[in-house]
Amino acid sequence: MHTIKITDRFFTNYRNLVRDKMIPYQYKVLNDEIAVNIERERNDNSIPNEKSHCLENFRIAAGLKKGEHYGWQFQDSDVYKWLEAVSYSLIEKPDDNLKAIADSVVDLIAQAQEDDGYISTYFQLKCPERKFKDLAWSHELYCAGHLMEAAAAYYEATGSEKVLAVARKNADCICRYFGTGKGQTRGFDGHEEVEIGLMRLYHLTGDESYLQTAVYFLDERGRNPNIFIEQSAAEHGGKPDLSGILSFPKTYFQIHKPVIEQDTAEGHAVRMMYLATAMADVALTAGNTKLYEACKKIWRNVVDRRMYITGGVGSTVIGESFTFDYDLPNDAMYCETCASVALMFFARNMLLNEARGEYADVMERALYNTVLDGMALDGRHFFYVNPLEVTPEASAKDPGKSHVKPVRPEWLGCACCPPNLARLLASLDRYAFHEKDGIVFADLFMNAKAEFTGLTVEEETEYPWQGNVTFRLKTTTARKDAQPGCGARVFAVRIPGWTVNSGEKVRITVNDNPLIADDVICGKAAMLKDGYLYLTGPFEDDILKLEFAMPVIKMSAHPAVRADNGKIAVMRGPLVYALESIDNGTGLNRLFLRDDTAFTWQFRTDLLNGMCIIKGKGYRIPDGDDAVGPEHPAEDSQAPLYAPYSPGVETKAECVELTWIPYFAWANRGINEMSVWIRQK
Ligand code: FUB
Ligand code: ZN
Repeated sequence: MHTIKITDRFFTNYRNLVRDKMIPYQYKVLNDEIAVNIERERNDNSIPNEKSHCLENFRIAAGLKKGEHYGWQFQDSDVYKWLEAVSYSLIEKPDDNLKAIADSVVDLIAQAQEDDGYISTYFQLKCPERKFKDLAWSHELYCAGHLMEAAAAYYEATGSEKVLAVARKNADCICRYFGTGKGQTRGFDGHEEVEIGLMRLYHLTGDESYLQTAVYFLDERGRNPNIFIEQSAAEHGGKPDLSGILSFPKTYFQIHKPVIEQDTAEGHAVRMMYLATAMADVALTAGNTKLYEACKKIWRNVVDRRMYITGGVGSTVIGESFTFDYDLPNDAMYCETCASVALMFFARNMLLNEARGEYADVMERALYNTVLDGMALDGRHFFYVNPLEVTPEASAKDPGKSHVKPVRPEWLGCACCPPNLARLLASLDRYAFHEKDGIVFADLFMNAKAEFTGLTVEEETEYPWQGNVTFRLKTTTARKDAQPGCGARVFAVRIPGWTVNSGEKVRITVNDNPLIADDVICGKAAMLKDGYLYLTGPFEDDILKLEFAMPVIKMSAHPAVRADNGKIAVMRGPLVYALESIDNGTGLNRLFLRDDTAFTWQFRTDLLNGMCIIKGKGYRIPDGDDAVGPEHPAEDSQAPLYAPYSPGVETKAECVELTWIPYFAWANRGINEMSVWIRQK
């Protein structure tokens, strides 16, 4: 058992935003109480965007109101994710008013649930005869998974037996229905998630049937790849037509082979990452080393070949999917917020399997870049996709880029991302530390006070702006004489992978005594292993200090990443930086970074919420027409579209000062061009 209290300025700001702005705002949207502009996430008229109707769907299903279901077949999941975010927020700060609202939502869910435990307002209201008959698209189990996660969290926060009973009744219904036993039906959901929910319930209740059914769903997937097609054929002509299965490849659903044989990240990115999250949990819980081996292969493929520098995943809007190795276009990508939230889930579960710093490195990369980018600094506008390069005119006029929004909408027709962000940020304490086998691991850096069995930890840092981290460690009296394995005697802290890029040594001291190598400092055994520094207690108010040099680093991509050839991205610490035209003039494509530039950085309290900006020197190349400069739009150019190459053109380039802001903060100052990558000369 442990308690972790985040006191960090950077993240408290976000977590307050979640509690004070996002949660109330999202409730009002889900309850259709406020007029918001609900944008379609891309130009597709079939996307429902008139209203949310989420809570109204439950009221109608509960028989409290008359009307029809509105929205996606997975609209219910927005409510469940909201409830999960509320739970973490209540754990952090009890709030009777918020709890009363959440209790009323729980009551509503309970009233909408059928006697046998089934719940999906879409199927209950639209086509009850088709329950569990269109698993490729129905999202019934996906929604159930979110209900289970929310219920476990709400129970932890409030002790509410009611919500737990609802989720268990639903889980029991699913466990009875699906499987290979007598009277059971084979199947699994087209969108993974129920496996995560069942595991969450298993960890909470210890009920073996939840573990067994999660294992069954994983095991069935890919072994009977035609199950969706068979269902679709049997239901042909049924209304509403959710089928469409035949137009998607098997990889979209990760059913191209048994999960244990999967070794690349394929198909719909959120589905893939939820699958991997569940696999890593089951691998650890059931001691299934083969499953963990499969997770490691998928991990390697994602991290080494298919992940953006921002921790975004999903290279194409078609099927919101992974594509192929090194295919990482910057301006047409997908990088859905949910996919990076899910990458963090996957990374965390990998970390619980094995304490390897690289897992936490990826968690950090996804968090500080794509995940935070998913919301505006006001907590009321959200990105669904997180591009690395945006030309607003292309977003407006190129139908292939309608998903690449230049500013965050107030809400989205498919609203999966905003509540996913809310639940992740509200539960961030669960990502800061983990504990295993008597070792407390510090995985992400933030100001915090944490109490573990046998150890208290106080952490102070100015991360992500500065690389100094101080831990005050104290073995609690009751545990001082404890034997290894009884409470935490060892403290391990991650040495971030990005410190290698700086080429500078990490300075480590214990009570001001420097650690030179694997050694004993102040009578404590110290060891570096797999990206963590281990320090053995007992601790008596010992001060462990780490100083990571945080210079500005120019990053390049693997040569096979066509989109980034010859280009540089700028990072400082865990943050990826971006150029915006508001700081650098329009026509970011005409900018070059001088290869000999020295960078400077500065903390600007006056900018946005206060953040570090970076400056460097570059060139702006002319358009081949002296009249064209930043103040003269390219359309005024008299220069021909094509002309013989003139070697003198670069010499006419004007020297400019370039300004970068953290990527997560772009698009908070109106419609703007943006680019993470810049050519270098
Ligand atoms: O299908 C449910 C959610 O909608 C997915 O996770 C998102 O990618 C979006 O397609
Ligand atoms: Zn999403």
